[in-house]
Amino acid sequence: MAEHRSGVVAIIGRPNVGKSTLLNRLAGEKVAIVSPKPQTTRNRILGIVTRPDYQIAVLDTPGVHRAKGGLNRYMVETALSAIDEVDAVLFVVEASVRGDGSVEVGEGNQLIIERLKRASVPVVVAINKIDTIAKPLLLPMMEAYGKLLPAAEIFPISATEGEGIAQLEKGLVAQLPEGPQLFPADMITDQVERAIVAELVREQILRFCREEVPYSTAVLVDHFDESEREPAKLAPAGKLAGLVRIDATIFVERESQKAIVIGKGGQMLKMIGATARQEIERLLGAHVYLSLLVKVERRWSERPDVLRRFGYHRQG
Ligand SMILES: Nc1nc2c(ncn2[C@@H]2O[C@H](COP(=O)(O)OP(=O)(O)OP(=O)(O)O)[C@@H](O)[C@H]2O)c(=O)[nH]1
Ligand SMILES: [Mg+2]
Repeated sequence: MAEHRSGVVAIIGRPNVGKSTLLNRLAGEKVAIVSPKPQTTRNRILGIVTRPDYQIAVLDTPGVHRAKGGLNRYMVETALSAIDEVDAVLFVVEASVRGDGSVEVGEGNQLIIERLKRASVPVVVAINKIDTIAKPLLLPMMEAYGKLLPAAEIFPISATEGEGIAQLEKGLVAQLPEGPQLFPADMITDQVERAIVAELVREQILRFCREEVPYSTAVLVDHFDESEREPAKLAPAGKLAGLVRIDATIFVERESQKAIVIGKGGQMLKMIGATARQEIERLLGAHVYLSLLVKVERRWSERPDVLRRFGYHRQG
């Protein structure tokens, strides 16, 4: 009889290496937002992989960077402190080589490696975005990380293409202890719907607004009215049934940023709202009425009381 394994694996790595993309790929659903800009993820997000013989709770974390300011310090602390709270660490790096073909590990990754060497849990390395480099460059990359983390197994993957994911999943399970299912089999994330909704709005701001605006933006859902929502089973897969009314506020730090998010004649806000609504409808399986308001909350990313109100604080 095969034993059942279970445990929590934290994804750790530099910003923008594809941690959240990988989480979504492993969970088989979009549970974390993704963007081409660094510092997208701000909180821990759990995605749950349930199979007959094992359950992996995969914890996505913010990218580890040189943090300046309250929000960024919170993000890095959120990521690094996860290392000591889980059964294994999945260290994600980006496939990258210099012009002369030599492997580029980078100072940021070196610092994470030093931290991982002190960890008491097993480390698995995923070299992501292998779709962007020539195949002969893979081996030198694997050798370089093998030297830096001799105890770690190394998997080349592409989170967007799905390459190497099955092998990586098996490699993670091998690091987990024997144990029972920790979460219900149909649970795919620990986030409540309204938290995901706020993130889906923020995702569109990351997508459409440039420069510092995404980093000065927080989104809170004020009302989530499900009184006209249909039970999920009434909506055939891919079809929408019933209506959910959502009011959300987009907080920025300055009047100038508010003007950018609203745009000329409200065009930008309209675009953010329309695309976010489509994503939210897919998530909820319901028609959505989404009303967005933009407010200035001066220097919120530096103020402990506001960070707390926006959910950027460590519990327990
Ligand atoms: N070509 C390629 N792009 C990828 C791959 N995985 C992720 N990306 C892209 O890399 C960018 C960053 O992806 P995210 O998943 O948001 O990265 P992250 O590590 O979670 O970033 P932070 O949350 O900011 O730390 C996005 O544009 C992704 O589409 C991959 O395997 N191949
Ligand atoms: Mg992320």
